[in-house]
Amino acid sequence: MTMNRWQDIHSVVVVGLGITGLSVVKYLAKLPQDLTIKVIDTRANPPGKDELPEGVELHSGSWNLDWLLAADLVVTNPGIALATPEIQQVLRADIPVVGDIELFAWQVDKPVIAITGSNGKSTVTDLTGVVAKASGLKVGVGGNIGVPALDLLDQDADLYVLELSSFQLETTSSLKLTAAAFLNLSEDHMDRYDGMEDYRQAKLRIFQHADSCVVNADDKATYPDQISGKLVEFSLSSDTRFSLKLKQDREFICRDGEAILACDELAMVGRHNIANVLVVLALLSEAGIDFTQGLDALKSYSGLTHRCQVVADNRGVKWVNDSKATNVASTLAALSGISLQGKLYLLVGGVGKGADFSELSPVFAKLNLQLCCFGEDAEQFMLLHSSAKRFDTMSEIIEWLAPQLENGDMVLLSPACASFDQFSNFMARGDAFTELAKVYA
Ligand code: UMA
Ligand code: ADP
Repeated sequence: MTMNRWQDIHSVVVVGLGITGLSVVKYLAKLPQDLTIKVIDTRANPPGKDELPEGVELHSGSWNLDWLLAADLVVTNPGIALATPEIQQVLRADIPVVGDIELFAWQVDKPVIAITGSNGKSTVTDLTGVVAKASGLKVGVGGNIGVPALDLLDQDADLYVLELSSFQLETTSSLKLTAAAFLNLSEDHMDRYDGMEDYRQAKLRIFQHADSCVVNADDKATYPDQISGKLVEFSLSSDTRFSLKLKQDREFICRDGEAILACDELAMVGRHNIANVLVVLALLSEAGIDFTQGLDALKSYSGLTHRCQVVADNRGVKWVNDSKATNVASTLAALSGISLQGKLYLLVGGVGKGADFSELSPVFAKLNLQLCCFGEDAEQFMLLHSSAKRFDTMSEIIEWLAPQLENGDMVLLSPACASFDQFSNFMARGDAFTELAKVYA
């Protein structure tokens, strides 16, 4: 299969370096075909440039149309939209444009499970991997979660579990999946898409070649328009294949009405995480995996870093890092689980990605809140609560609020925005918050 795909390809241009571009270049360099590999990155000093293998030419700081139009194949980083004029020119010249996940699809010969949605992707991806491993399988976990999919092919695996963003799905067309899940849909990345339907259609591409399509009965936007694979529903509120049942005042997670485990046995908190567990079990079940041995690992799983993670708890004040909350729905999920004796110091702001933040306002109104706004789009939060105060940076906020903290208060970074204005990614933002918490808690 690999040979056929590459038969007429001699010159490949990789657009966008970063960890994806680097994994693509390394993968291409190892293929048996004699390929000319060139890299374009519009950033002046792209991350990963020092790690490029010898013989790979780099053009940085702008586009290079001559290179693009002379290529037999263009491989784009998920950060590059297909709508970019230069990429449109490539497509008009009938040069194929794919992403790293498509290259992964050309090569992979083991079962693959994939997960998309607006929120919960990384949690479901990681937890699916954890439970599958504890059930005795060799598992490769990657994709948007931070390990480029092509890097996984170096390891021996019985199963691959991929987190796929809408960006990655845009350039993927032949990925065969044993089971795929679309968790939920809420506003995000509106700077990249022509509205919600455009964004939804990108995500629905996950079901193109999926044997089982796991969908959220509480969010009908997750259903495919045309059903090709088997439809498997999960729900927190209605009786579907994977759902909840009350037995003697305890809530149980059930498959076909049969209890698998009780919700109160889970270490993770929040209703949204119960939905995430339903999906994990649905995916493993549809992939034909007996997860009985993995249930203890599922129960004790406490979540990923940067997602509602308590990073300091001192003098009665909790400091919570939810840096991964990069859209309104994830910040709403964080706020829905909060019951506090004292005041909530909430840090919001960054790159708003064209979102409408007004939905936060009624939720803010119910809280004993000090809203602290920072970063590029801080201004957009200023009218959402009477307490709103504007700062340039996160450290200015912490310096200001630390002397006021009292027993029962919480400091929560759940910014509803991307981090790229002031940090290299959400992890760096979360780490910066954690460092400040250690100093000031
Ligand atoms: N960029 C340019 N010019 C270029 C190339 C990139 O300006 O020529 C910009 C992009 O517009 C983008 C930014 O640089 O905004 C990030 O690119 P990067 O080099 O950091 O990309 P990678 O390191 O390859 O990371 C990518 C994903 N990044 C994006 O989709 C923006 C990572 O997801 C992913 O973990 C990684 O591949 C491995 O698959 C990050 C993300 O924010 C965490 N994803 C979005 C999300 O989760 O909401 C979709
Ligand atoms: P993603 O990879 O889709 O960004 P994560 O698992 O990293 O998802 O979680 C991102 C944010 O969304 C965190 O703030 C987390 O608390 C919240 N979250 C996790 N699961 C859900 C869900 N099912 N619905 C809504 N919010 C969620």
